[in-house]
Amino acid sequence: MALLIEIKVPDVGNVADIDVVDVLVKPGDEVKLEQTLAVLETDKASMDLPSSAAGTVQELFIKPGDKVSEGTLIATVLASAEADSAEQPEQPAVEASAPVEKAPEPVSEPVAVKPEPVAAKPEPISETPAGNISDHAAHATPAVRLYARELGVEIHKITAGSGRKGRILKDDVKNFVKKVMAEGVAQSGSGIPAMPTVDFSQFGEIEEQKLNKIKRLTGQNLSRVWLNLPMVTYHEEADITEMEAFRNALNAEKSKDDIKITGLIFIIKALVAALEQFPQFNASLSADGEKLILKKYFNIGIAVDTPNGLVVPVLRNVNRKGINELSAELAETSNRARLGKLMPAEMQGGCITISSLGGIGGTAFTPIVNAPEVAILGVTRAKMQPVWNGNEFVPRLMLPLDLTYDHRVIDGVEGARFMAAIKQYLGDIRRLLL
Ligand code: CAO
Repeated sequence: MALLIEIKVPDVGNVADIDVVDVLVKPGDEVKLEQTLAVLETDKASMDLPSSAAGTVQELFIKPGDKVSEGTLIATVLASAEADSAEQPEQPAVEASAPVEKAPEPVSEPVAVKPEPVAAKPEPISETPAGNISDHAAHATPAVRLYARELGVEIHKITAGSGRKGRILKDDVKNFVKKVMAEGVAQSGSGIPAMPTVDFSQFGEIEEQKLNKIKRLTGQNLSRVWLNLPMVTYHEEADITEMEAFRNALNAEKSKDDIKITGLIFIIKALVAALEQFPQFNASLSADGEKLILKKYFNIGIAVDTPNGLVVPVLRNVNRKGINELSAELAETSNRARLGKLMPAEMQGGCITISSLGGIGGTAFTPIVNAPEVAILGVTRAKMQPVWNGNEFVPRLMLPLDLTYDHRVIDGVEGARFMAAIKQYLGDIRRLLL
């Protein structure tokens, strides 16, 4: 004998007026045991309401937007033959011909239909944007819709779900995000064409080496800065002949265990003096690009080459420290940087960065601003050059300097004046006392 099974809302723990947000079947549909018939949503969770019988849906008693409580009749299912024999749970059953009341009394015994909480909601649904019409039109459970909303995905843009009857599943949302991200990277949000993938092995033997974390993060940051900042690099030379004589004299006074003073320390001092003179270089642009945030402290980032890649420890309050103190701090900090022992906080709070390649060589380069700073000073190798003094060529030690600045903040003239000030301080370090 065919049995008509009533599917009712089971005991859901004293919660009344639960929203029906989705009904996934219609009369005449074949349903399997445990197949979701409808999706309910309370303040705290979404729940799938599975069928406790396999068979054919005879009649539906709910629609999206209805409110239901424990015992509300959801649907009747005409149990199929095989289900008759084994699978049918202890449901209130009536003869196929018997009329079914639309709103029957709640059953006193717990029914076999058990809602499965799908996802706890972080906030009551009333406080959460309910999603637009198209969200609700999408064939997805509220939990999946909520997940999509949290990721900022307009769910109706997912055209085909991989679930039953095209239902959108969490994995579909994930895949959609991955696809958009991949397209975003390719397009970089600026219509930049993606780099082609080349199989280099077709030309000869290759080896793949995974980039370490520092290189990966540095690369991402540099690309972001490159794409966001209009940068200009200005080149200059400073005569450091006298400075170098003074440095050598100071080092000659030191014992062999003392930390030697490198030219970089004087460059740091000259840079800070120039920052005091040109406060717009000791600044950051606000995120909306409307304000310049001027800094009253003088923290200098120093790019340090380490076996793991480039790191930028920050020397703090450089304006209050002397040459010897800074030398010791730079030696100690760059040493720890090379050993990979810097704490993240030691690489934060910089105002401007120096990238010195002078120990290696070079005549000029174009460093990339360490945004949100607005400028970076590059240094390459000083060398003796014949310089015309008006009467004759004299040998002078000339230091090449490169200033890259964010052109949204710094004008070309300001950049040139800033660099002229640094040149003047390095050319006559007595000026640092003024
Ligand atoms: N011209 C000529 N000689 C220079 C020089 C310059 N501009 N800069 C440094 N030197 C000399 C030093 O005097 C030193 O000589 P001695 O061995 O005879 O004393 C030698 O080069 C090595 O100096 P150093 O590099 O150890 O010391 P430093 O204070 O100049 O620099 C630091 C310190 C930490 C910046 C450096 O060690 C370093 O890591 N440099 C690499 C920076 C880097 O990777 N930048 C990133 C580039 S991409 O943006």
